[in-house]
Amino acid sequence: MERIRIAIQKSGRMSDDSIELLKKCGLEIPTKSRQLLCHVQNFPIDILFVRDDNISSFVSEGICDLGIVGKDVYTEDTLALENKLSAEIKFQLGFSKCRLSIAVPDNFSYEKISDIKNLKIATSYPEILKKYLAENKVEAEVIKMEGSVEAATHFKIADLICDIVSSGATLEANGLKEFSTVMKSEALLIQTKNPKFSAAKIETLEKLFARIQSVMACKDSKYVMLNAPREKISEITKLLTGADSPTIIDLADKNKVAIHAVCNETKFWEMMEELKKVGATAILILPIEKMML
Ligand code: PRT
Ligand code: ZN
Repeated sequence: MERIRIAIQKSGRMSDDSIELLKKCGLEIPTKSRQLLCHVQNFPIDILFVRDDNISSFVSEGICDLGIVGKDVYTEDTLALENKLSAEIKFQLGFSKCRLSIAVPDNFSYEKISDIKNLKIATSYPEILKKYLAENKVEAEVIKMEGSVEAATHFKIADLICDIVSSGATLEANGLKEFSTVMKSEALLIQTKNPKFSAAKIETLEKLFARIQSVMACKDSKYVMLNAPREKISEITKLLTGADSPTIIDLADKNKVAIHAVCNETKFWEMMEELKKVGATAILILPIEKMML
């Protein structure tokens, strides 16, 4: 049977989360397996472990059918190839979140984007930065650096930098502060554009995509159970964010009902407090192990 080939980062910030996602989709991946190619035993899928810089082109050239790569890297690769990259985004995966930002030395006082006019900016993302500067009608000199961008101002290579920021600790440690966000990034699942797949390969892909969607939905969803005064049903169901159609169950006490719903919400403590305020009791919030949409 034809096998699907997925490129993921061999070692780095995205590798553990990429493997975890595939494992949650039911793929048996040996824990220590980081050889170039891993043959998944229970699914017609092979995993190629590579540097993230190669993933977009491997997918574009059809060496791999799918890849997991940062939106920052994928966007830079797309712009560098003047949109001729033959790889498209299938899912935003919600991990490896960070932002690409312009940062200035602590003692510089910049207020607006035009204040960086004619200055030198060091970055590993020259194409994204050039596009951002053009969109903002600012002319500045872009200096490409492969790494250690945060040291560029210190060594007087540039006046500013444009680099990935997550917690902000690296900028702070290098006497820099964030000035403006150029783009937000997260891990993407990309796939080859217009692939010519056999029916069997399409079936494997569709199964994998459904499982990925399910894993992502489970991550953001919880099963909410509570008891409520019958007259508060509509008020309470309005607070159950993301719930499609809650289940309402009669209780022995005729004045009360139980309400069950799958909710997606990032602030469940706040949701529970609001529910309690309008009369809900015995509120339970449970994790969801698996969910088929
Ligand atoms: O070896 P390979 O080429 O595969 O990896 P790499 O070294 O090129 O990439 P890697 O593993 O560092 O990052 C992979 C992807 O993770 C990036 O493309 C981003 O999409 C994403 N990501 C998420 C990050 C960060 N968070 C991050 N914090 N990428 C880099 N950083 C670096 C940043 O460059 C800076 O040096 O961490 C520092 C900033 O972090 P804070 O927390 O101090 O702000
Ligand atoms: Zn890289």
